[in-house]
This record gives sequence, structure tokens and C-alpha cells, in this order.
Amino acid sequence: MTYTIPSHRRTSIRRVLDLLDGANSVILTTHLNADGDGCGGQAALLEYLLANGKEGWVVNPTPFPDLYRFLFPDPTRILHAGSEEALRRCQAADLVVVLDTAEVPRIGRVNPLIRGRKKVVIDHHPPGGRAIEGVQLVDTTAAAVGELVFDILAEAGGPWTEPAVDGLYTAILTDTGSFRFSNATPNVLRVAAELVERGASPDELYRRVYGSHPLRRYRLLRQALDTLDTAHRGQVAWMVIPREAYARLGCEPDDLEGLVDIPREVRGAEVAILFREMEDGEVKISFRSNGEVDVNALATGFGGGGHVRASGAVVAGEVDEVIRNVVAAAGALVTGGREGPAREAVAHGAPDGEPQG
Ligand SMILES: [Mn+2]
Repeated sequence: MTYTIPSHRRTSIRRVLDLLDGANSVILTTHLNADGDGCGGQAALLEYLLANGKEGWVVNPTPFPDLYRFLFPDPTRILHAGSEEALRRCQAADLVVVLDTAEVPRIGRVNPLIRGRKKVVIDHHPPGGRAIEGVQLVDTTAAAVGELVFDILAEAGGPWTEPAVDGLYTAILTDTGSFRFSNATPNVLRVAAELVERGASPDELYRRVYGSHPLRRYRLLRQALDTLDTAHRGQVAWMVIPREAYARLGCEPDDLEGLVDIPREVRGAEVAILFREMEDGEVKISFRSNGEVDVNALATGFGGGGHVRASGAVVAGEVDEVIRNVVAAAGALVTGGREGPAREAVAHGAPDGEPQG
């Protein structure tokens, strides 16, 4: 094996492994609306537990995404957080592993289920306000939680079963935007290479995750594209997911995966924003940065958070008003305070978001 575990992680990797090895029954959880990173990390850790004669269950705060079920050969390992069995398994567990978040509000209804349990937190987000207590394996230099779970398995010597390598590759594939984002570091690319050597298939996993969308996603996208717009000399680009079309087409949160990349790919865009009107009068917002702007700070200003280049928030209010406020706040950041948000009026409607002058 040419890969070596980054030395600054070694001690915490060892501590987590000791806790896993000392446990008999483990609950694996992740944040609301689990993504490929959380689910892939869960698949790999479950393989580790089962291979070592332990019990493991996945209990997430929101329904497990269909898209990632293929990583779990035994579907009975995934429990609904509201079920009698989830409650019983949580009460009997001697360890809980929280993946891809370190924040109490992000694990929603799972929090009361795991109160008083010994916990391990594996995450790569910058710290927020309400930390989950427990042993921390938190490294913001990791591209994905999948990279950290890979290190755990590497330290343990496997198992490199199909669900484990596919889960870890999927975690890394999704969190690096298919190796396009700035977090596609030499280290995570080495990890991906190790996973491919162990049997992960890049073309098959790409097709599974990105190349098998239902038609309704594209029908929704047709409506959403009508809203694609820019402001602040084309440096802020956004798109809106219309609530009516989302409901009429029977869409699910999975259908929106990656759609924030569309405003992001508009030439000149520094900040990309996807707005989704929710049924309850709230607007869910995803932020992406092309490098200049810290969208974690932007999201934090609206009560959310995330990474420097990818973050989110949920804001109550009427959608047009939320868009105005959020675009203005993003505009103030791209112009770095040199130019006021009054630019919006000038730049709005500029062809293709081309910077003027
Ligand atoms: Mn992640």
C-alpha cells in the first residue's frame, strides 16, 4: 500500500478504532437529508462492524435516500428513526457514531434517541455552535468523511468488501463534485486510487449516482431554468426550484442533487445560489463559491453553515423577499465592500452574466 494515513490524524483514528473494537452494538447516524458522504461512510463502517462480529444499525433523522440503498446488501440494517426497533436498538447500543456533522440540530430527531450513549463524531466541517459531545475525529482538511473512514479501515486492515469500497468511493465522489472541487486534494485522490485498486468501479458508481435520474428531475429543471439569473456584474448567479412544479411532478430531495452546479457554471459567477421554496413558508438555500467568497460566512449570516465553498441555510419568509436579501448579502461579499449592492440594479439582466467593464 503506497498510501499512508496523514500523521496529524493518526492518534484520533486509533482512538476511534479502539472504541469501535470495544463496542458490541453500534448505531450509525448522519445529518438531516443524508448525502452520499454520510451514507457511504455508514456503509463502510457497517461492513467493518459486521466483519468483526458486532451489531450495527443505521438510524438517520430523515428517510434513508433510495439513491444510496445499493450500498447496503442487508436492508434490515437501516431503521426508521420513528420505529419501535430504532428506539430499542439505540437504547441497547454501547456506541453511537455520528458522521458528516458535529452539530446537535443537524441530527434532528435522532438526538433524543442517543442521549446518554457513548459517542464518536467523524466530521470534516468547521465547528459550529452546538457540538455533539464525544470522541472527535474532526479534520477540515479531509475532502469527505469517506476519507476519514477510509483511514479507519486502512489502520484496521479492512475489510475491503464491495459495500465498503463502493461506499467510500461514493462518499468521495459526491463530496468532491466528481473530483472537480478544490477539495480534490492529492490525499483524497490517492485514497480514491486505493479504492479503485480494491474494486470500486468509477464508471459504474458514476452511473449509479449521477446517471440514473428520473425524468421528473429534468421536467423540474425545465421550470427551474426559467428562473436562472445573475446580479452584481454576473458574480452572483442563482436559480429557484418552484414549489408548485416540485409538488406537481412528485419530486423528492434527491432529485435536486447537483442542481446548484447550474448557476455555478454560469461564466463569471463567484457565488452560486439555489433557492427552494418549501411548503411551510420557508426557503431552503444552497450556496456554492467558485473560490473568492467564503459562503460559510454567508450562510452563517442566515442561520446556516457549512464549508468555505459549499454551505446552506433555511430562511423563513416569502421567496422573492428572501432572494432579494440573500442576493444582496452575496453581492456585498463579491464586491468586497468596494461597490455597494446598488450594482444589482445595473447588472441585473446583463447578457450571460458577463462582467461589465
Ligand atoms: Mn461530507
